[in-house]
Amino acid sequence: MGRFRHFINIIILVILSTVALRLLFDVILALPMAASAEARPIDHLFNGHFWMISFLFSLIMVMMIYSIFVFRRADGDETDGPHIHGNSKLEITWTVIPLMVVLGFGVWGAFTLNEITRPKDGEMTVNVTGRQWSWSFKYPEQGDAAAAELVLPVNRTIVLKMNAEDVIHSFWVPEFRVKQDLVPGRETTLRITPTEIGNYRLRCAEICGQNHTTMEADVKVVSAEDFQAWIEQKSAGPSFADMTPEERGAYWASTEGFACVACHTTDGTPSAGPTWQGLYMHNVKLADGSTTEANDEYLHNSIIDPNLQIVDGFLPNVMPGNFGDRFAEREQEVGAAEGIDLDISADLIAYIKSLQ
Ligand code: HEC
Ligand SMILES: [Cu+2]
Repeated sequence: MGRFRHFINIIILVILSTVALRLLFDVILALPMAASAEARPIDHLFNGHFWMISFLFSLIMVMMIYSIFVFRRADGDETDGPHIHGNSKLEITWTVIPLMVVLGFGVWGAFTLNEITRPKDGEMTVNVTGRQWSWSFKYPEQGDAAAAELVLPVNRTIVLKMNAEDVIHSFWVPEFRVKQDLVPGRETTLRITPTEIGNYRLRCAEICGQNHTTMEADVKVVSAEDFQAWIEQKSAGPSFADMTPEERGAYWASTEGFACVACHTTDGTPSAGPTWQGLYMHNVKLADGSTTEANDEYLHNSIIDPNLQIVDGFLPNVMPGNFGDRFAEREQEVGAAEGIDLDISADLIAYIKSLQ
C-alpha cells in the first residue's frame, strides 16, 4: 500500500470520527434551551468549539490507533525503527495553523462579547442584590417595586445592576447563557434580552458559604401586559396596617422581606442559624458556656447585634449585623406610604413567639 493510500484512509477516518463526535456532543453535552437573544451568538461560539474539539480529538486518536494497527511490528522483525531528526516543515505547520485558529477564536469571542454587552435600544434597569443566601430585586423605573423573584418582560433588553452585600456571588440562569459575578463594593452589570416566555431558575454560581446551594430565585419571563399587571399588583404591596404583628413578622422573615429564612427554619431543624421553633422563653446555651433566657430583650439584641451573644454550636459573623439600619429604612418607607408606625424587630419577635 503506497503512502498516499494511508493519507486518504486517515483523512476519511478523521472526517467520519469528527462528525460522529460532534453528533455525540449534541447528546452528552446538550445545552439547555436558549431563552435569550444573547444565547444565539454564544451558542454559535459553543458550536465552533465543539467542532474544533471533535476534530482535534479525532486527528490525534485516529493517527495513533491507525498506526498501532497498520504499522505494528511484523512477526520476527527484530530491526530498529528508522531514526528521525525533526521535520522543520511539519513543525512550522503545526505551530502556525493552531496559532491562527486560536487567534481566530479569540477575535470571534471578542466580537461576541462586544455584541452581548453593548447597550441596546429601549433598555430597562433592574437592581439585583445578592447576599448570603438570598436574592432580591428592585425596579427603579417602576417606582422602586421590590420583589424576591425576578419577573421580566419578554423581548426587551434588561440591564441588571448588581451588588453584593457580603461576599462574591454570581448571577447565572443557564437558559440565558450569560453569567456575571456580584462583587462587594463594586456594581457590575449584565444585559439579558429574554426571548421565551416561561419559568426559569436563578442560581448563585460562586461558592459563597454554608447555604450556597440554596441561593436560588425564581425567574419568570412574561408578556409586556402581564409584566405591567404584575408591577401594578407589586406596587400596591401588602397593607401592613391590616396585618397582625405575627403576620407582618412572617412577611419580614420571608424572602420578600429580609430573608431570615435563608438561615433560620421554623420546623425545628437547624440550618446556618438555630431554628426558631420553640425558641421563645426557652433557655439558650451560649458559646461562652453561659445560659440565657430567650426573652424579648435577648431576641431583640440577637437580631440587631448578632455578635453580642453567640449561640453554642453556631458561628459568629454569619448573621448580617446591619438589620438595624435596614429595618429603620423600611419602617420609614412603609410609614410614609401607609401612615403607620412600624417596629419590624417587634413584629419578628411576635412571629418567633408564635412558633411554639
Ligand atoms: C446569613 C445567615 C443569617 C441570616 C440571613 C439571619 N440570621 Fe439570625 N442567626 C444566624 C446565625 C449563624 C445565628 C447564631 C449565631 C449568633 O448567635 O449570632 C443566628 C442567631 C439568631 C438569633 C438567636 C437565636 C437563638 O437560638 O438564640 C435570632 C433571634 C436571629 N438570629 C434572628 C434573625 C432574624 C430576625 C433575621 C432576619 C431579619 C436573621 N436572624 C437573619 C444567621 C443568620
Ligand atoms: Cu452566592
